[in-house]
Amino acid sequence: MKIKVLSFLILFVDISSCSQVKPPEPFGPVPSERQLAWHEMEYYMFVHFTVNTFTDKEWGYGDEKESVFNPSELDCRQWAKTAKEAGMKGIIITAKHHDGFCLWPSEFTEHSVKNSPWKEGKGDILMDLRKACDEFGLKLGVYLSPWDRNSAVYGTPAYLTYYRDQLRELLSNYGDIFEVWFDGANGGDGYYGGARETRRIDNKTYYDWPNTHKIVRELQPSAIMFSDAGPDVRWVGNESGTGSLTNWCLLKKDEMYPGGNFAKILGEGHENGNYWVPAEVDVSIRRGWFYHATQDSLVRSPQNLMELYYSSVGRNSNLLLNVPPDRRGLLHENDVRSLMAFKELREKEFSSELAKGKEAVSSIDRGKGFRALNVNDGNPETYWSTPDNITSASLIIDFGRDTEVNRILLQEYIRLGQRIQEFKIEALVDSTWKQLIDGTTIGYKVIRKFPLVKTSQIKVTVIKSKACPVISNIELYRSPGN
Ligand code: FUL
Repeated sequence: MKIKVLSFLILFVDISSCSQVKPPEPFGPVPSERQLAWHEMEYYMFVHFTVNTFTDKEWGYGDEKESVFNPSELDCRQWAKTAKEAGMKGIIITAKHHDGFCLWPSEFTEHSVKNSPWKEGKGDILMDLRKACDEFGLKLGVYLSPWDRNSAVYGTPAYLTYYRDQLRELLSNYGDIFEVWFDGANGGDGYYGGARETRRIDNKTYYDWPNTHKIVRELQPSAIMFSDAGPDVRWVGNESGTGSLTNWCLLKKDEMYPGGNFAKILGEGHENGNYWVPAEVDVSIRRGWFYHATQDSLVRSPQNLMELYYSSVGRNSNLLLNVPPDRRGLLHENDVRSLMAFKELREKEFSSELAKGKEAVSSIDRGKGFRALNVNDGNPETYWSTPDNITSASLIIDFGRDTEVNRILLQEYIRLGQRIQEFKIEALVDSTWKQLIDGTTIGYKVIRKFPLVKTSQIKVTVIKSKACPVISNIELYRSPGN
């Protein structure tokens, strides 16, 4: 008898699972697992630190004496503690900037901390930072400048061997690296082992990037690589902290290379790009990338950082915020104060979420498992979708009573690709729909502001989409900010 009941149950489960609606097929390029993990990081710290900190320069010429590098109170724990408390998920450090000075005791050059007075040449900033990141639960990334104004062999094939040897050192000795940052600058002149001349290289061919990328994949398979043109993450095309409102995570990266003249394209990406290469917004909390005492009073305010947040994380990009240590080797008090106040401001800005658990109804859905209620269930793995041939549809969040609201956060389920090309947001006011936002792309995440409105219902309309829309999350806020 028991067996009979069991087999009936199995049959029942079987039949009902057959009637399950099939999820949409992925459309176009989709993110890799390492890119998905990167998207979720959203906000992390850039640390620019080298001989420039002590010479008051932005670009060291390459002839700086190792003896100038002498931080009096260097404390990577303070950097990591600050990053953690600020709500950041990791730290990317200039292991080597254009001046060629290495913050770790590389065995391939004398131009490093090992010949500096700091810790009598026994120090290793990469190791200290690794330990600090582990202690505070942060990920670690490295910036290894391809342009090296110190190296005598820069511009010859021998430099590639040197560069790759250094890359191997960084990727072998300092635990898991989440991001490798390949900068595109190549200014020409430099010290170059005493030659003091201008050396021009062909950005397209000199670095033989595909073979350098292989080293990263081999030694750190989970690391994503950044450059103007990817391969995994792209530059946003400016250093002012401005992501593009229309922002495709897609790029025709085969047509591009680091250091090329692509700034305009990089903001929006390519609507029909054939690779997933999302944008990262890199910007400094000060005017310069390196510390200059003259900029102590010019640290971005918490309000300004909030604007940066909206124009980066709020525009489908990650925010890589530079906070340069001073000559002590500490993040300056003014910077720390601003970061903490920004954290507080952010928490207040997004403290009262209004959509969760409210009634959600759509003009159409794909069927069981893909209903409107998936957008505000707090589960990022569930999503609302429509039948395959339906690329325009709307969804209403019903508060049930008049509610004040002025922010919306939207997320596509990007495992299935980035699809939405045009959307709008409306509020029901005096029985008519009032338009609040006129939008284009969404992607991983979009956060948009609109003037405070008192409404009982918010409508999200997908006007145009490359394939049936897949929206995993809608959040609504009443923020104290304007
Ligand atoms: C640029 C560099 O030239 C700057 O010095 C800085 O490192 C910035 C993040 O990237 O290309």
